[in-house]
Order: sequence, then structure tokens, then C-alpha cells
Amino acid sequence: MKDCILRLLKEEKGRYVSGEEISGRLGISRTAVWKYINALKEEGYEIESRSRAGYMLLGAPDLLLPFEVKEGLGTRFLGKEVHHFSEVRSTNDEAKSLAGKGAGEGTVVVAERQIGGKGRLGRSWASPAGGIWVSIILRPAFQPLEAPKLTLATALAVTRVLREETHLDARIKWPNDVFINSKKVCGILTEMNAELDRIHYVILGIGLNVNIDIMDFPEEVRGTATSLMEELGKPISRLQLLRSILREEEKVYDLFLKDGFAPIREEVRNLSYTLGKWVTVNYGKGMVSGKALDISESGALLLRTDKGRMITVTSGDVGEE
Ligand code: BT5
Repeated sequence: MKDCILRLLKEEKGRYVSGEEISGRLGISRTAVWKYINALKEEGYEIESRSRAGYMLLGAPDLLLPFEVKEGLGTRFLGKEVHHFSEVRSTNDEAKSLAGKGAGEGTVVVAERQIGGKGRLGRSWASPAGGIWVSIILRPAFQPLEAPKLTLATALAVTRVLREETHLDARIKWPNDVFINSKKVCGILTEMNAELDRIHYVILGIGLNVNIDIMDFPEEVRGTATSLMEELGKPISRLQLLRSILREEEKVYDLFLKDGFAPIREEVRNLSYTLGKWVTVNYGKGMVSGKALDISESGALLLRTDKGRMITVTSGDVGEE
């Protein structure tokens, strides 16, 4: 009902709508209207109330509120359900708990700030206000082995959106980052709950540094991280970006389900930050250096060492030589 009132006030933006009209159009009491208006004000909506004239919407808060995210989203299933938190430990953990309770495919969890944001291998992810910290629940019918490819597909979705909307040279750093000007602007954490041959759910966690001042990052990442605001020299709409990312993620996921990894792999190679560089990879068995030659059909990184040996790396951290 709150969303209905908001929609109505948006439709009539610039004019007062009387409590009577709202109550008549929505079939609720005027006291209920008043209560919902107060709840909207508490969320940060600027609504002027004038006796006899009614209510007028003056402004919306710069928050990723479900109503705003869903408005005009136009996706088939992704983002039909959105959970929003001002502050949370980790959106991935929230998404996991929702998925465990049966939340449907495409459910989205978004937060303004995370106090326990996670990277891979228990590393921490700095998540101050101004970023997009979002997790998506998927329930793909394919084998668990396929899931790492979803990380690259998601990096592709984010990269496409950043290139389109900011015209910055965003590139995919294997296996889970998006880089701009040699710095990390986005990290992806894919978590999964599965049996040997069946996925129960996948959580795709995307952390995108949008309107963040470098000084708001902890000191240890200031030298390697960047944000869109730093690169563009001005802030950019997080809402519009988030909607575009959800749309693009759905497209890439549909493509994956329909045509497999091949078309995604092709585009990931073209937009790769890693390929062609001499890199050092820290992967389970130790360190290995070589030239990054290709991304395989299974999403692994192929390296050629200076002795000409070919190495296939399925996961790890890539550093530049
Ligand atoms: C990642 O891990 O890059 C995955 C990050 C995923 C974050 C999202 S936010 C929404 C969802 N909820 C979560 O709790 N997580 C996901 P990894 O490749 O392990 O990189 C982690 C490393 O990146 C850290 O050790 C730092 O060096 C660096 N780092 C931390 N915060 C950063 C930031 N905001 N921007 C750039 N680099 C950062």
C-alpha cells in the first residue's frame, strides 16, 4: 500500500493530492493514508503536507529502496523481490538465509552499508555508504561445476553496464574483478549450496564502488581500489546503475542457459584485463608466473611459463609482474 501511495504521488508530482483523493482511489481510510505518508517520510521521502491541500512529493532519498529499484526495471524474474537494508553484515549472508527459507530465483538483497562485507577466502570487503552492495539468488538447473562460469558471466554483465553508462574502459580481471585504469572497482563473490550433482542455490554477490571517496576506504586498499566517482570526477546515479546491472545480469544468465558458456567466454576474452599480461598467480599449490594466454571453455586461466610449460589455473589471485 505504501508503494501504491508513492506511485500515486509520483504520478501527480508537482501538485498536491488530497488525503481524501488518496483514500478514495486506494480504498483505505484517511488515517491509514496519514500513517503510510509518515512511514515514507521516515524512509527519507520529502513530502509536504498542507492542510486542506493534501500531500505533495518533493524529493526521493538517494537510497536503493525496493520500490525505486523495481520501478521501470522491466526484467522477467530478476529483482521482482528486493530486500533493502540500511546496514547489514553481509548481503550474501542475508541472501543465503532467505534462500534457505525458500526465496525464489531472482530475489535481490541490497544494502547501503555492510559492516561484515566478505571477499573470497574470508577476506574482508570494504563497504562504506555510496557503493552498490548487492546479492542475487539464482537456482540454476546445471551441475555445480558450472557455477564458477557464472562469476565471469556476472563480471561481464557489470563490465557491459559500466562501459555503456560511464564510457570508462572497464575490463574483466580474471576470475572475479572488474578493473578501471588498473584499479579494482568491483569484486564478485559467488557462493553456492549444492549436492554433488545438483545446485540448491547460488548467491552472486556484487560489490561496486560507485560514489565513494578514496579516503573512505581503509588505508590498505586505497592504493589498489577505485570508484566510479573517482574516475568520472562526479557522482553518478546508483539506482540507474543497479537497475541496469540487474537487467544485464538477467540477459547474460539467460544467454548462458540457452547457448552455454561459449558466447560469454568470447566476450570475456575481448574485454579481459588479464589476457596478454605476464602474471603471477597464487593458486592452492603455490605461486606460478607466466603469460596469460587464454580463458578455457571451463572458465579457467591458461598460462605459459617462461619455460614454455602450459598451466591451467582454475582459481586463485592474479598479480601483475
Ligand atoms: C572479492 O573478493 O573481490 C569479492 C567481493 C564481493 C563483495 C560483495 S558486496 C555484496 C556481497 N556481500 C558480501 O559480503 N560480499 C559481496 P577478493 O577477490 O577476495 O578480494 C578481496 C580483496 O579486495 C581484499 O582483500 C582487499 O584487498 C580488496 N578490497 C576490499 N574492499 C575493497 C573495495 N571496496 N574495493 C576494492 N578492493 C577492495
